[in-house]
Amino acid sequence: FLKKDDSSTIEYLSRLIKRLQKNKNINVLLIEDSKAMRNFQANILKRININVITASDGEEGLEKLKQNDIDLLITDINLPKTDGIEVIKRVRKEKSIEEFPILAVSSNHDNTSSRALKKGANDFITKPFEKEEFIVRVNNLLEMFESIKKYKKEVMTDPLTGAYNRLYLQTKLDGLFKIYETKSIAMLDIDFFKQINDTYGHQCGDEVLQTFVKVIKNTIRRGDITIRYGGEEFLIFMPNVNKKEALIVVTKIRIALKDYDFTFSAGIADEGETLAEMIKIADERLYKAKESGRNRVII
Ligand code: GH3
Ligand code: MG
Ligand code: MG
Ligand code: MG
Ligand code: MG
Repeated sequence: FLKKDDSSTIEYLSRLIKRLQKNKNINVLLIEDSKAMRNFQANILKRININVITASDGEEGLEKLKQNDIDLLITDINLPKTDGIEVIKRVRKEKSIEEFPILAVSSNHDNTSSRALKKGANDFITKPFEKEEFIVRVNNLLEMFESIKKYKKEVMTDPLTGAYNRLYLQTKLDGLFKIYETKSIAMLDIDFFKQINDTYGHQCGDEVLQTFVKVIKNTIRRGDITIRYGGEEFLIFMPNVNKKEALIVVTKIRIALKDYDFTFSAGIADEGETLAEMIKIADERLYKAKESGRNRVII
């Protein structure tokens, strides 16, 4: 597809080769009422390994968007019944411009492109177009959104331990909390951590933190979430688990750490109407565990 016009093409080709592998996991929804145009676009996408789901009008497209896990929407603007502008408008009510990519396509030479972009299309392409332009625009959007996803994850992750950080707690955990009827929170705090730092050095302290999180992650189930709440204090959110079951998890962590030279104290709660309340109760129990001698859990 690529024209041999300048030196940057070779560079781009190597980027494209990397994309071909990733594209096997990419699902594109293509809304286009012209069968010829739909097949033309679908065939280009398939040639670069992308999985294509098609729709021939706006309503069908919106329905398929709900039913499938779509990574990119490509929508024509002139469509029967619900047009592309309306499709963009409705998608944007659910997912913002930096959450989900939309490429709008039209043969109109009026103000259609600016209307589509103002409604929240990330990019626009005018029909007829060269295959190459289509591929380059699709690839650029996919690459940009992969970067956004990566940066979003990075900014919510503690670089030392790989646990989630406070930003994750503030922006995501409340939503999760509301999903589950039953859930528990365990607050774990390493005992005499300051002494570890003072005796063996800060770097050794860092390694203890890394070990602690590694052991936690190896013990908890899929769907449980570990957050670095403070310096050496961690919160584990456990969906579908009451505090007695959460105690079993925390006990497993203690057993897994038995050959290490550090201990931890913990408080567990499954009570509280809000996330903040549940954290507060778990924190109070952690405090009691510390007060009553450390190296223990209170539920
Ligand atoms: P307690 O048993 O009551 O929990 O005592 P503690 O010494 O564990 O708790 P304290 O709050 O007195 O000290 C926590 C220490 O953790 C102080 C701080 O310097 C250290 N710390 C915080 N973040 C880090 C980090 O990222 N790396 C290292 N090495 N130390 C850290
Ligand atoms: Mg059309
Ligand atoms: Mg401590
Ligand atoms: Mg302390
Ligand atoms: Mg602490």
